[in-house]
Amino acid sequence: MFSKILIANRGEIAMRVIRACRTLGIRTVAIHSDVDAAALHVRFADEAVCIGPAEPQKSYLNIPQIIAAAEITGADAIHPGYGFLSENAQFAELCRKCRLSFVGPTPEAMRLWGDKVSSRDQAKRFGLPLLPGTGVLKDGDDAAEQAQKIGYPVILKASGGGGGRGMRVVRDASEIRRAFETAQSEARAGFKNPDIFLERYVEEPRHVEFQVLADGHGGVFSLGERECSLQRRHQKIMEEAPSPAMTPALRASMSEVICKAIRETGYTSLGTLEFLMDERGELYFMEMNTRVQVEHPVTEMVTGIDLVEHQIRAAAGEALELPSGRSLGLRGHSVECRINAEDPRSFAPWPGAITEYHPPGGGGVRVDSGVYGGWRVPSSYDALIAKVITHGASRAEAIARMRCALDEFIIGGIRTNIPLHQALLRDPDVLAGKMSTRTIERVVAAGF
Ligand code: MV4
Repeated sequence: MFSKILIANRGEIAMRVIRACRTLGIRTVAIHSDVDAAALHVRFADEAVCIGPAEPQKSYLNIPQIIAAAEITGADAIHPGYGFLSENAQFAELCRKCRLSFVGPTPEAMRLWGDKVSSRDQAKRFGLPLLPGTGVLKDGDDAAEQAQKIGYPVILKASGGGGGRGMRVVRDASEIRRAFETAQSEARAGFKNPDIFLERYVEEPRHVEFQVLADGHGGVFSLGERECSLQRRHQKIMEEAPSPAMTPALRASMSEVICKAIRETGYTSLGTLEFLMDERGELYFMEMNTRVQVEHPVTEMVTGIDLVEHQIRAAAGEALELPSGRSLGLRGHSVECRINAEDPRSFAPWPGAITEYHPPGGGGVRVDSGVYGGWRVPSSYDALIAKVITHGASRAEAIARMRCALDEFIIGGIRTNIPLHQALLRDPDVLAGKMSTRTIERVVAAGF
C-alpha cells in the first residue's frame, strides 16, 4: 500500500480522498492556491504545499509545481480527483516518468476511452449498443451524405469534446454544411482536435451511467447505474441510484457487456460509462469518464462499497474482491443534491463569506463538503460547496429524508441553490421518477 498520497484537487473531493486515505492509514499531502490557504482540505491533510496563485492554470493545473510538491514531500502517488488534471493523459504519463503512481487508469486507457470516436469504436467492437452514427467526417459534403443516410435530426459532436461541449444539433439538410464548418473550427480551437462525427439525435433523453471498477488482475466489477437526467447546461444538479427507469434484467445484461469491454481493453481503476436512454427505454453508449465522479456517493450508498478506498487499493496493485452485475445486491435507494454557491433562479455564481454553517444529520444522511462557517468561498473555482446524499429503503424514503435534510441545512452569508432542490423535490414528474434533461428548465420557468 502507498504510504503517502498527494491530492491534486480542492474542495469536497479533496476532503473525500483524504478520508479514504486516513481509513487506509495513508498520509496525505494537500496542494492549494493562495486563496485556498485556509481551505478545509488544507487543514485536514497531514501536510500542505502552496503551489501558486488563484488562477487554476497557475495552481491546480500547474503540472511542474504539482510534481515538484510530490517529490519534495516524498509522496508515492497522486490522486487527481475530478476535473482539473483528472483526465489529462499527459499528466498521467509524466507521473509514471517520475515514478509517482497515478490513482487512475493508464495514459493509454485514458486516450483509448477519452477520445469519443475511439471510445465509440471500442463500444462497437464489444457489442455495446450505439445510436446510428459515423466515424470522423471528412468534410461538409461527407457530413451531408452521412446525415441523409441516418435521417434528421442529427447531432454533430467533437471527438475531443465531452460533457456536452462541442455539440451541435442539425434539424435540416440545408444547415448541415455550415454547421459542420462551425463545429470543426470550434473543435480545432477549443480541443486542439478538429475531428467531428455525427449521430442520430434523440429528443429529451435520460442520462443513465454505469459505474465500473477494474483492478488489473482480471477483477472487473459493474456496480450498477445512476440516473443523472436532472441537469442544466450539462451541469448535473441531482442524481440518484438506482435509476427509476432501469430493470434488473437490463442492468444485468448491460453489466455483462460493459465488463467484457473493460476487461478486453485492459482498462483499470474507476470508470463511468455514460448512456443516453430514449423514450422506449433503450440505452445507447455516449462516452466514458475515466475518473471518480461527483455523484459517486449514491453508488456507495446502495452498494455499501467505498469507491475511493477501492480505487486506491487497485492503484496500489491489490486484487479486489467485490460483488458485481448479477450478484450485486443493491440496498434501497439514494439521492444526491449538489449544493452550489449561486443564485437559485439566475444560476449566477454567489461567492463570499459563509457567516453561518449548520449541516444536516440523522439516519441515512451524508454530507460531503469542502467548506465551514467563517470560510470565504473564492470566485476562482466552480460553485459546488457541498453534496447532500440520503439513503432510504425506498425511493420515497430517500426523497423524504432529503427534504428534511435540506430544510435543516443552514448556510448564511451567500446564496445557494437549496430552494431549487426543494422545488424539484415537490415536482410531480420528479416524484414519479419521470425526469428528463428538460425538467429543470420547466421547474425554473414555472417559478418557486
Ligand atoms: C446526445 C443527445 C441527443 N442525441 N446525443 C450531452 C452530454 C453528452 N455526454 C451527450 N449529450 C447529449 N448527446 C444524441 N445522439 C443529447 C445530449 C444531451 C444531454 C444528454 C444527457 C443529459 C443532458 C443533456 C442535455 C442536452 C443534450
